[in-house]
Amino acid sequence: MVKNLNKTKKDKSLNIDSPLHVTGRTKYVDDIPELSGTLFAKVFYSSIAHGKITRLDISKAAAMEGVVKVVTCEDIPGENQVGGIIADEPLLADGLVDFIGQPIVMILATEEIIARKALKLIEVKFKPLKVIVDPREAHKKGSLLSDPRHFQMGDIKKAFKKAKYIFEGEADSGGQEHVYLEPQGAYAIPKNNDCIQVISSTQGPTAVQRTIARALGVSMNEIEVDVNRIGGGFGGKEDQASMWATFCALGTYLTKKPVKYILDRHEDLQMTGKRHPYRSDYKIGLDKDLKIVAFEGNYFQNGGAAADLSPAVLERTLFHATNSYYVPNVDVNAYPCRTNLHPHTAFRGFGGPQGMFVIECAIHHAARALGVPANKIQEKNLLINNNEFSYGQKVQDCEAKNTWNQAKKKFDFAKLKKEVAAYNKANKYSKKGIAFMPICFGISFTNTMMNNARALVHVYSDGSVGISTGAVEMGQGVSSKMIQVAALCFGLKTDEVRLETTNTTRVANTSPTAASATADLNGKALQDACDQILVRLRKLVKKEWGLKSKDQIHFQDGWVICNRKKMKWNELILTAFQQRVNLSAKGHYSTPKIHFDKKIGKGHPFAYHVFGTSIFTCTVDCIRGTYDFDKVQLIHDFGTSMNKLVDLGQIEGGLVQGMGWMTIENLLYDEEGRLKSNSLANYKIPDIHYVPKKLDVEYLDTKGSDLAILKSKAVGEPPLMYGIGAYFALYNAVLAYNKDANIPYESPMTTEKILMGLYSKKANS
Ligand code: MTE
Ligand code: LUZ
Ligand code: MOS
Repeated sequence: MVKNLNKTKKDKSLNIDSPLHVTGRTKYVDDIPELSGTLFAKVFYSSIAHGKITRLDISKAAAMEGVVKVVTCEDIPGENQVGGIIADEPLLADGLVDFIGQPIVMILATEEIIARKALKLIEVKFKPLKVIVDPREAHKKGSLLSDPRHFQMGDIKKAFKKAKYIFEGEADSGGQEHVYLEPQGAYAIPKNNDCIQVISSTQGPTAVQRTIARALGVSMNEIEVDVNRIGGGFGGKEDQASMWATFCALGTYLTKKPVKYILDRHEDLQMTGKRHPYRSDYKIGLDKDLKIVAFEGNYFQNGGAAADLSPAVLERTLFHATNSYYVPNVDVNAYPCRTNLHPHTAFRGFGGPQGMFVIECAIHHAARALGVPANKIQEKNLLINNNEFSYGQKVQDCEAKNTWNQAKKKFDFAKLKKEVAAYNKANKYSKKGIAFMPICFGISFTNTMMNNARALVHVYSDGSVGISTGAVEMGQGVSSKMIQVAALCFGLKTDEVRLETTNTTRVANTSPTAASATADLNGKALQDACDQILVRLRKLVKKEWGLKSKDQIHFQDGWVICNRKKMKWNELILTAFQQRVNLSAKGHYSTPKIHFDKKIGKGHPFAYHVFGTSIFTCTVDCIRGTYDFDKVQLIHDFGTSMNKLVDLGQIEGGLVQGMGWMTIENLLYDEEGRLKSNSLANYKIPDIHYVPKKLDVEYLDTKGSDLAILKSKAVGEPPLMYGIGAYFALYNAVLAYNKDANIPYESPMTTEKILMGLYSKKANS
C-alpha cells in the first residue's frame, strides 16, 4: 500500500529535539560553561603536502605570555598514533609530513586568542618531497594504504565472450565535505584519581576512549567519554573525532587542567578528511534483451595520507558495485590509494555511493550507444528474491521491482515522458531531462564483529524511566526512536522516559553510531533490557494478585492490566521497590544470521537491504547551463516506519545531500595537494533554494524485517544515493539539446560542465 507521508503525520511522529533546536536550547560541546582554569588548544599544521621537517623551533611560542605549554610528539606519553583500522597515522608529526593540515605542534594557552597568536611564532622548515594527489598515479607507483580488494562471481571472461554488446569507459566521482553544523571538538576535564572525562563531538565514544588510552599509555577505564549529542556527523565524526579529543585529553594529562579545542570552520575544512574521491574503470556486457550479463569494475579510491576508515569504505564500494541490479558475472577490484591529501573518511553511504555511480554510468553509456533510454536497461535488470550478489548473499524481501513499478504508476511516468518530450520539442533553448535512480543498500556494519550494542535502563522508584544506549544523536532522530522503544515496552508515554547522555561508563565497548544500524542495534538492546525488567515485574504482579499465569499481564497507557484487575504503573513500581525487586537492567544485542569471510569475499554480511526508486525531472537553460530541478518523486521502502516525521526528514536530507554531491559540491585540490575549496564561500552546499520545487516522498509499506527495530527499516544513509539521479537527469537534458554532447562521466555535474557539454562536439571514437 502506498501512502503519502506528508499527509499521515498523526501518531508515531515525534522528534524530541525539535523544540530544543528551534528555541536554541540545544547544547553542543562549545555550549558547556567553561570551568575556571580551562586551557585552550590550537594545532599548528603542515603547510606542505609531503616533506621532511628539517627545523622546528617552538621556543618563541613557548615564551609568549599566556602560553602554558607547546606540545610536540616527544611529549606524548603513550603511542603517537591515532589510526583506527591501521596504525599509520601519528597524532603529531614526527619528522615527516604527509598532507597539508597535518598536526605538528599543539599549543595550550589560557585564552583561545593567545593560542591562535602563538601559532604564528612557531618556526618550521621543510625539505619537500614528491606529492601525489591522483589515485591512479598512486596506484601506478604502488602507493597503497592496504591490500586491494576483489569480489567475483560467475565466469566474467566467458560472459564477455558471449555478450552481444560491450561498453567500456571511465567514471570518476568527486569528494564531499561533511559540513556538519558543529565543527569537530572536545573538552577534557580532570577527574578524581587522575582519570579524565572527555566530552566529545563524536559518533564513536568508544573509539575516542580507545584512541586516548593508547596515546596516553593508560587503560581505557581511566578515560570516560561523554556525548550529549552532536551537531551532525554524516560519517565525519565516526573516526576523525578521536584526534581532537585526544589532543584535549593529552593537554589535560600534561597540565592537569581542563582543556578545550573546538575547531573553527577553516581548520576543520583544512585538517579533516572527507568523502573519498574515486576514479574508476567499468566494462559492461549486455545480451540482445538488454540483460546485463557481465560487469567489471576497477575502483581507485583516493584515500589520502593515512588509512583511517578507507579499507572498510573500499569494501562497501564492492558490496554496492551492482546497485539494485542482478548481474550473474561480476569481477570488481578496488584499490585504496595513498595520496598526499588529508585522510579521507566515512561519509553517508560509506563508499556505496561511489560504487553505485559507476554502474549507473556504465548503464547510461550502454543506453546512449544503443539508442534506448537508460531506464529501460535499469528496469530489465532489477533484482528479484533469491538473486545472488557477488558477495554470496541472496536477496530476501526484495522490493526493487515493487518500488520501481509503484514509482512508475504513482507518478504516472507515461504522462511525464510525454510532457517532457512535448516540452523539449516546443523549446529550443530550454530542455528537460528525466532520470530514474533505484537504490539497494545493505544494512549492517560490513565488519560483522561491530554489529552489537548495549543499553542500560533504570526505572526510578517514582516510576519514571531513564535510559542509556550506545547511540549518538546527531540529528538523525535516534533519541526519539530510543525513547519510543522504551515507552512502548513499558506502556508509558514518551515524556515519561528520559534519555541520558551516551557515556562509556554506562554503556561500554560501543560500535560507532554509523552504518544506519544505530536504531536497530541499540533499540534491540534496549528492548532486551526493558524485557528483563518486565519479566521481574510480571512475576511480582502474579504473586501480588495471586494469578495462575503471567501471560495475560499487559503494560499499557501507564497501567498494568490483567483481565479486570489493574494498577497504576507508579504504584506497581513503588511496590516492586519496596519488595526489593531489581528495577535496573542491562540489555545486549548482536545481530543474528550475519557472517562474512573476508578472504574469499563471500558470506551473508547484511541483516537486510533497503530499496527505493526515485524519478528526477529537471530543466536546463541551454544558453547559460543553469538548471532547476522541477521535481523529485520517490517510493521508499521503510518497512513499517516507527517514526514517520523523523524518517521523512532523513529521506529529504539524504536526498538533497546526495544531489549536492552530484552537482554543486566541487571539492578541489591543486597539484601541490592544497585544498582550493577551503571555505564555505568557495565550496557550496545545497540550501533551501536548491531543494527541488516538488518533492514527493511516498512510502511503500512493507512487512519490514525482524532484524529492523519494530520492523522499521534503517533509513539514515540509503536516501543519499537517490541523489545520483540528479547527475543523469542533467546529463539527459543536455543530450536533449545536443545529442552528440561529449561529457565525461565525472561528477559533480557543475554548471560549467553542463555548459561545455551543451556546446561540445561528438567524441571521435
Ligand atoms: N542525519 C542528520 N541529521 N545528521 C547526521 O549527521 N548522519 C547520517 C544519517 N543521517 C546524519 C544523519 C549517517 S552518515 C548515518 S550512518 C546515520 O544517520 C546514522 O544514524 P542511524 O544509524 O541512527 O541511522
Ligand atoms: N562504518 C563501518 C560504516 O565501520 N562499517 C560499515 O560497514 C559502515 N557502513 C556504513 C557507514 N559506516
Ligand atoms: Mo555514517 S557514513 O555510517 O556515519
